[in-house]
Amino acid sequence: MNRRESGEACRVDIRIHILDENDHAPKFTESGSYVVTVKEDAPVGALIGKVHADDEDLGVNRKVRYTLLTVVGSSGESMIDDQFGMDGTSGVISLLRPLDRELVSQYNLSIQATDDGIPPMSSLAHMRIILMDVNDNPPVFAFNYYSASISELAPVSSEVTRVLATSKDIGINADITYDIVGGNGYNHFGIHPKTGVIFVSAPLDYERVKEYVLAIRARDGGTPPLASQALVNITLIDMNDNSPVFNVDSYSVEIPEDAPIGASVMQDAYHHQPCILL
Ligand SMILES: [Ca+2]
Ligand SMILES: [Ca+2]
Ligand SMILES: [Ca+2]
Ligand SMILES: [Ca+2]
Repeated sequence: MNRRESGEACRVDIRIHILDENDHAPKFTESGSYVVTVKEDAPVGALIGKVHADDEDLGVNRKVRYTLLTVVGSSGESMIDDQFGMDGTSGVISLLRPLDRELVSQYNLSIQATDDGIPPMSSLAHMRIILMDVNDNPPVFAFNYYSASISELAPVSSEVTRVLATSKDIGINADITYDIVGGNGYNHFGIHPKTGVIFVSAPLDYERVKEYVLAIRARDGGTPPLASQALVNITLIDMNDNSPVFNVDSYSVEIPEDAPIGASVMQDAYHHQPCILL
């Protein structure tokens, strides 16, 4: 006779508690290698990036906390303490101090994820923060004031001098264009927009204008562009390009008949040369 036939039944509930062991370290996404780009004018408090690590354990053994271990700047590989902040729970990295790409163009962060197990397990990730340039540096001329001189007979397109301005930004934000914005009323001079070479663009004449002061503008290609100005003083060199001119059409002087050869008869008013009796 079996139990079923006898009407007897036996039921046993077995509950098995499997205690989790902390045998998995938190595992970062992106293979633990993050790259983010941020504009150099990002405001303090801005969200820069976020890391995340999963842990295959249960309960506290999978609870992950994040720590920012080191921040190294690209300039001189210096350690920087208070540039970025890390939220230990969310893995969000935020900006604590203003950035400046012209000082530090890149940062390398080491980040640790640690679980709450006993003993805890942890793993490392790296984040590269690349700063994008903003047009925050106007062109700066090598000199604020230039001076040059040129012969009044210099032919059109002769080079007079050359100016140079640079911007600490990069790319189009440092791409300089020159133009003349003052002192060129006669259009006697031109400037090459890219090389900064100032050249003669119309015949010069010392007897008309002896000196020019040109205002040169340098503008970068940013949006909006930034600009600055320098002055260029150009002095003409007088050349012997005018034939002598007499003050009057004819002169008459009375000369004694016994005047010796070589005697001075009169003064040429233009050249201040004495006229000599020959
Ligand atoms: Ca774990
Ligand atoms: Ca800057
Ligand atoms: Ca910049
Ligand atoms: Ca610039």
